[in-house]
Amino acid sequence: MNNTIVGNSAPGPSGSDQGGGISLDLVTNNLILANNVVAFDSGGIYRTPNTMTPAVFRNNCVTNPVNYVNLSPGAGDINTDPQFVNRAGGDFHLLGASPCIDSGKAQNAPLIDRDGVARPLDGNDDGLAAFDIGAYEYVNPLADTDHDGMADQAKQRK
Ligand SMILES: [Ca+2]
Ligand SMILES: [Ca+2]
Repeated sequence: MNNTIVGNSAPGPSGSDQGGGISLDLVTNNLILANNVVAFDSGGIYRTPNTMTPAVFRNNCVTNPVNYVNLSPGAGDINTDPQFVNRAGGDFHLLGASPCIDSGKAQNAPLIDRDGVARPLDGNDDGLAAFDIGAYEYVNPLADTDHDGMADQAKQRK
């Protein structure tokens, strides 16, 4: 849940890609694979033939030269640029226009992000808090998720 996997490669035999982002070789289908960004890898998600598919597979942002091998896209998966703040510089926080904002699902999602920010936040300021896709929850400078009169951004200042 809610990983950000960027810039990895896994060249396979004969020029194929075997999961630069994620390679699955499941003998049981207990895996939940959701709310993840898998982007700018040599390939997205690879499943070894004749193995199980994840039990839950949805709402991932999968954007690579090849996105799925031996696997169909999950429900709610998107294939667009996640719009990182500074990918070249290694800053994988989301920009305000990112399609990953408020596009995740709540079930099984972690309640804090990689920075320790409580999630879900209302990242698109539409009055509804929802989980983002990826490791970082976007903090909208205008939103007030719990309607207490203090903007989310003000609460993040330590
Ligand atoms: Ca959000
Ligand atoms: Ca929202």
